[in-house]
Amino acid sequence: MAGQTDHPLRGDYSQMRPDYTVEQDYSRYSSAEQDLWKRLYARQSALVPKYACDEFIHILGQLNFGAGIPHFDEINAKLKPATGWTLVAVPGLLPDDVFFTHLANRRFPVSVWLRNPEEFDYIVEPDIFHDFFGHVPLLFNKVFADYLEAYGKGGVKAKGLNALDYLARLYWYTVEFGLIETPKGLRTYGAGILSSGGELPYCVESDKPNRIRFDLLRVMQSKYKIDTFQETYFVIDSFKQLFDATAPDFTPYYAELRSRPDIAANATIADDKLV
Ligand code: HBI
Ligand code: FE
Repeated sequence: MAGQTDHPLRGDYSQMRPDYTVEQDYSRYSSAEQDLWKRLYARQSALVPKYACDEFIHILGQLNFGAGIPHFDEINAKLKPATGWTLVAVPGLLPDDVFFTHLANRRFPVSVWLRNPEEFDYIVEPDIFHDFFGHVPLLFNKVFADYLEAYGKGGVKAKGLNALDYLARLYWYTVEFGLIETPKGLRTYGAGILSSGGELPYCVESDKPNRIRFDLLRVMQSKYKIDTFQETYFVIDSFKQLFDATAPDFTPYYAELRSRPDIAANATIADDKLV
């Protein structure tokens, strides 16, 4: 999950290491939390076949972590050999530069706490279900895993160029809320959608949101809202398109972006290729 929050953070940051990591401490999870995990997993995995991209569906089927809250080290034993990534346990939202530094080193931060039952349908901050169900499966996909590392490296640089807002938008409209064109029609690969009960059908079926073909600068000009369904989705043709688009050095892009106005989350412009 992304998006800055101005309310006090949920997690316990008192025990964390200098890199903001903590132990997962599996004994912390109650049987009620294990049950809530199963219910969240059952609901989302029933929706996945119709709305998620095949890459996600394929890996989710192999990981099979619906029976209870996963042990990070068990998943890491499979993930490290697959794409070189490891999950690190964190208390919750991290400062951007800490977050980017982890991504740049193929470490994905996963919050250790699980939402309350009354947050079954919606949560603002990334909890373990959002991070795990939404983000972890695609870390097993080589091209997507390479994109995320490159994104992290770009983020470390963007901090120095005072361009984090532009990069946060790219993360939001791809990693969190991205759509992808497939032979079976529009599907999602975005973690914020994949972990959401309501937005999974909405992102593909609703006629309310704009769906615009991915264009790097257009995405980085676009503002977003963190507490409603998205009003705009950007559609890629493949993960390779995303990786190639973000391979060049972004410095000239930031200069160009500073000369352009931000675009409201619900707006379309003349050059948009609508899907
Ligand atoms: N921290 N734990 C955690 N998870 C995120 O997804 C996250 C974050 N900090 C910042 C952030 N995302 C966004 O600002 C990204 O756009 C960088
Ligand atoms: Fe996320």
